[in-house]
Amino acid sequence: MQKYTVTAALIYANGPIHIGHLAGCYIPADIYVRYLRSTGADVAFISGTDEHGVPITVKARLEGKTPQQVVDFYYEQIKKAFADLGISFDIYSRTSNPAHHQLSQEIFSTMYDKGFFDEETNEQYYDEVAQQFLADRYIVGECPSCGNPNAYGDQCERCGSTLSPTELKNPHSTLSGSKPVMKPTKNWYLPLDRMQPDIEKYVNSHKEWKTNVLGQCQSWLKDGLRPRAMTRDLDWGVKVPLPDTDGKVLYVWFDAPIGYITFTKEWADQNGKNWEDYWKNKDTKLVHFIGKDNIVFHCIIFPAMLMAEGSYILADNVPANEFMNLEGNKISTSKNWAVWLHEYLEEFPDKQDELRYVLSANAPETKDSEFTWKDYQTRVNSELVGVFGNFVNRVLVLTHKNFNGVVPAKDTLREIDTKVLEELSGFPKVIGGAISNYKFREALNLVMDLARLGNKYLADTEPWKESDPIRVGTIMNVAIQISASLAIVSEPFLPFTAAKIFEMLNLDPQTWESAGRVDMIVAGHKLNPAQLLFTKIEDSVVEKQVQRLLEIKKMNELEAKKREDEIKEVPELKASIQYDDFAKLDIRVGTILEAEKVAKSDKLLKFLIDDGIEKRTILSGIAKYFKPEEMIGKQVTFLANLAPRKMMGVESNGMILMAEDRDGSLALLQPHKAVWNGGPVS
Ligand code: B3M
Ligand code: ZN
Repeated sequence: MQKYTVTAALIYANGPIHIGHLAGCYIPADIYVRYLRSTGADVAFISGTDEHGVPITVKARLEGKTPQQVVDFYYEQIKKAFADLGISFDIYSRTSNPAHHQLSQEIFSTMYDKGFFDEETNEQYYDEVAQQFLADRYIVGECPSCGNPNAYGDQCERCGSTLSPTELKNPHSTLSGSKPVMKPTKNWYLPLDRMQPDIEKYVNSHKEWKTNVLGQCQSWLKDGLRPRAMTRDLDWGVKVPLPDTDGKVLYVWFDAPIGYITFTKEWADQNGKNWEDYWKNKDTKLVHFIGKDNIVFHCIIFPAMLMAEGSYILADNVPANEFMNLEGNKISTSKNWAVWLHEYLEEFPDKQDELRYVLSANAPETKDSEFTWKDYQTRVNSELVGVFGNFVNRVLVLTHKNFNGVVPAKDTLREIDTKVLEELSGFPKVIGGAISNYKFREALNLVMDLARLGNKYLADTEPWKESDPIRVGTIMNVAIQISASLAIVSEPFLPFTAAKIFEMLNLDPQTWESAGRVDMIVAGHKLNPAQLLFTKIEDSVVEKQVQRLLEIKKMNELEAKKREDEIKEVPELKASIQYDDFAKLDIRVGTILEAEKVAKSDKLLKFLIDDGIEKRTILSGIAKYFKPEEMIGKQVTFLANLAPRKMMGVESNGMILMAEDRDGSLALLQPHKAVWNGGPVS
C-alpha cells in the first residue's frame, strides 16, 4: 500500500486563522488527504502550531503576556477552528512540546557532529539596558528610503523596503528605548553555498513541481545560496545543545519543519505505527502543503538540513499556492483585513462546506485570487443551492413521493440512460487524476459537472411528467446511482454534505473505487428522509459582512493618516539673536496653586501661581491636553515679564512654558528638582 506523509504548514501561534491560510494551504491539503484515504492509501496527515521565534515574542510584548500564554491561547483556538471546519489532521500538535525540543536538538547535534556547521562570530546590535541581543524586529529607527521614523530593523512598513538593522538611522531598541550597541556574538551557519550543487540536483529532479514553486527556487539558486545562521540570540525557543550557549536558541526555521517529524512520531506512538515508515522509507511520498511565502524554507533549507542529517526522505512535492486577497486588498492580520475562521464559524455554524466550496473553487492555485462576499453569495446560491443541492434534493424527494423511499428497480434502459451511466462511470478517474496532480479547482469543477449531468438527466427525462411508473422507477434508479457517486467524489471538498447524502441514502461511506458504479444502490434499499443540503444566502447577510469590512477600512485609513501626520519635520531654526535679546526675557519658576477652566472657552485654563512675590493669574490655551485638577501643586516655568493681556474678560500676567510634541500635544517644562518659587531661569 502506498504510504504518504502529508504536511500542512505549522502556522505561528500568534493569531487566528483566516481564509487566506485556508485557501492557500489547509483546504487543498485536506482535499488531497481525504481523496488519498478514500483510495485506500496509507496517509499520515500532520500539522500543528509553530510556537517559537520572534513573531511569538513580539506578540507577547504587544499584549503584555508571556510567550507561553500567547501560544497556549492560539493553539487551542486554531486547533478547534480547524476541527470545526472538518480539516482532518491525523494529529495537530505543537512545537513547544518537550519531545519536539529533544528531536530538534538531536538533529542539530547530528549535523554538528558531522561537522556540518560553520561557526562564525559577527557583530550584532545589543541592548545594554535589557541585556540582550536584538532581533531585527526589536530595532526601530529612521528608514533610509522614506524617512519613516518608525521603520523596523527588517522592513519599513511605510514604503515596504526590506532593510537590515544597520541601515536604520538613529536606531533604538523597542525593549528599553535605549540606543543599541554593536557586540560580537557566535552563531552556527548552514553552509548553503557549499550545498548548492546538491540542492540544485534535487530541485532539478522535480520538473513536475508547480511553476510558481520552481520559479522561486530557480531565482534563489540563480542568486547563489548564502550560509544561513541556524542559531539565534533569543531566549524563546529550543535551546542550542552546545556548551556555553546561554541565551541562544535554534533558528525557528530550523526547528519548525522538524515539527512535522516530531508530530508524526507522536501520532505513530499513539496509534501503534512505526514513524520511520513515514520518514525514512524511500517509497513513501512526502508532500508539503504551504503558502508561497514558505517556499524557500520547504524547497531549499529544510531539504538541505535533511540531506546534511542524512537519514530522511525529501519532499516529493511542495504544491504551494499563491495568496488570496479580500475585497480588493491584501489580507492583513495587523490591519484586521481578513475573514477570520473562528468568527465565520460562530456566525455560520452550519455552513462549513459553503466556505470550503468557495475557497476551493476560487483557490489561488496559479495566481493570486480574490474573495468577495458577493462572490460567496453567488457561488452558494447558484452553484451549491441551484445545481448540487437541487439535484440531490429532487432525487430524494421524487423517490419518496413515488416509491415511499424504496429504491425502484431498473427496467429496460434507453439510450439516454446508458449514456448517462457511461458518463457517470468516467468521472471518478478524471476527478481523482486532477486531485493527484494538485489541480483542485479543476477537480471541483468536474464534481459540479457530475451534478450538472444529473440535473440535465432529470430535465431531459422529466420523471414528474412520466405516466409509466416502471419508467419512472428506471429514471430514479439511475439518478440515485448518480447521487451516490456524487457523495463519494464530493467528499474531499464537501465532507459535511457528503455525510448528509450518505445518511439520506442510508449508506455507509464508500471508497473511491465504488464511485462511478452503476449499481451501487440496489433495488429495494430503503432511503432515509430527505434533508436540505444548502440554503440561500440572503442579501442582508452579505451586506452585513461588507459593512463590517468597510468600517475596518475607514478605521485603517484614519490610523494611516494619523501616522503620516506624525511624521512632521523638525521646524527650522530661527535667526540668531544676541545675549542681550535673551536677557530681556524674565523667565521664572512658580507653583500652581489653583487651576480651573475658563467659562465659555474650551481652550483656556486659568492658573493662580505662587511666583515668590505674590499670586499671579496666568491664562493658557492648553485645556485640550491637561486637566485642571492634575496641574495643582506642580512647579512650572513661566515668562514673567510678558505684558498683561486680556482673554475672555480675564487678565493674564505671563505665559507658562511648554514643549510641543510631534503630534501637537504639549509637555510642561519643569525644573528637574524642586526649586524656590521666583527662582530665575537663565
Ligand atoms: N510558522 C510561517 C507561517 O506561519 C511558519 C511556517 C512554518 S512551517 C514549518 O506562515
Ligand atoms: Zn520606508
